[in-house]
Amino acid sequence: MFDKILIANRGEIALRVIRACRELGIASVAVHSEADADAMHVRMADEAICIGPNSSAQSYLNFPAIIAACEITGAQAIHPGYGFLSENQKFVEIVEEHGLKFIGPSAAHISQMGDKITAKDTAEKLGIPVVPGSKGGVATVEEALKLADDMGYPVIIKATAGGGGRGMKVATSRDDLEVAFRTARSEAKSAFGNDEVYMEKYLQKPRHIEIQVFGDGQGGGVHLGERDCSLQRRHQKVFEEAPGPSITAEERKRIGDICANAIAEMGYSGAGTIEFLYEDGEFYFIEMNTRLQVEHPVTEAIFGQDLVREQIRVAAGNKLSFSQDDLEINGHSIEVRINAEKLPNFSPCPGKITAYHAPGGLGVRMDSALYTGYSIPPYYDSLIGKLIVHGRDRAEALARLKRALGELIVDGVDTTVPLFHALLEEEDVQTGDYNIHWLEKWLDANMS
Ligand code: MV4
Repeated sequence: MFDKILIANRGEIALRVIRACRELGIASVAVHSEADADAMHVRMADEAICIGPNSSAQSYLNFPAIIAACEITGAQAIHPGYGFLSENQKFVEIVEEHGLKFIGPSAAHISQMGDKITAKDTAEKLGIPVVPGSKGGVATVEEALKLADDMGYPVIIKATAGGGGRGMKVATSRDDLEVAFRTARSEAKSAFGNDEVYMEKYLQKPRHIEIQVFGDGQGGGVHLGERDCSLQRRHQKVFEEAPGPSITAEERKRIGDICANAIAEMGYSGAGTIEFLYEDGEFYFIEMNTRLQVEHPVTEAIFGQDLVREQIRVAAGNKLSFSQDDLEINGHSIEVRINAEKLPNFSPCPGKITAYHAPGGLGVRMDSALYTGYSIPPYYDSLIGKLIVHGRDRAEALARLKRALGELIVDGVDTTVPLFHALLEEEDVQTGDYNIHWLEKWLDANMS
């Protein structure tokens, strides 16, 4: 096992990793930008090193500074959290060249899933159901038209270098296709420096269901069920839950076993998420995320497993500490993302926190790096906390969420908390009857 781990991240996820380290008896090293000198992760870690100025590019993305911080402190491994360097193939290669361990999958697996055409091809070969569409890339308008005519409209054109909603165009009919194709290509070129695109049948009212997987790189692979993350705004999740309100135990076992077998067969190591669109009882693979995700706590809640501890154990060369048969769902969990943003436009709202009080009690977890007197810097993303509740069933989780939101105090900046109070009054949220378009429609109708 490692003696010391460096955390190449900030905010609540840095605290999350420090906590796992501490429980494992591993020393933690925080790195921080100049703007983050007073941040909670700096205070909570055993050691801290400033790695650069305010901008992410010069600090949390600064390879040489992070490697040097490992060398100075004697940290043997790097936990990247999510975002920043967590899915950067080049960074993983450099970490390994320096004899350090990256707590996450191999550079090869990151790059395989980073290219969305390769990811989909890999998934299909592993027996994962994919969205019907082009075999590989689509190079010309003529090819696109022929494919779409065969497949039927609507279709969606996606950038192979995209993901997370960037670089997509929908064509509703033959008349739209040429423009959609050319626009997707040119946007892909300017956004990613890669104009390769592919085509899929456009699903009109799916849910976003993602399967949590874990591999040990030694033939072990398990799944930890699904999360329903359909409530999103501009491809940013705001409300996530597990288990998915629309998924039966039989469906979970079927798709979960397919994913677990795929992970074992790939020799994948660490935490991963296989993303699906789910419509009319069918799962369609879209992407795989090769990192720990923001919403991992809902899975931890219902399975009673510490996913960060497991990441660290596996990176140190251990086999998985649980088998599929050990994993059983207990109750229901919901997470809401508290952002420092001003409604109705969700504009970033950095500033000084004049009062902070976290909710507590049975089944309540607040992951946040806030404290009273802290100033949220304007340079990073606006997530300032995640409120995660756990109940014996969905109704109890919803009641607990409402109760916990009522206890939460974040004064001094605007937050997304009022959005959650309003959403909890909606019948569709209460019954779990929503898809990927529900929130945008609701915001259009209720927020302007
Ligand atoms: C789709 C789709 C419909 N049909 N693919 C958006 C993010 C990226 N991960 C994939 N995305 C979509 N792919 C097909 N074939 C609709 C979306 C989509 C979406 C997906 C998940 C969550 C929210 C979304 C919001 C708009 C569009």
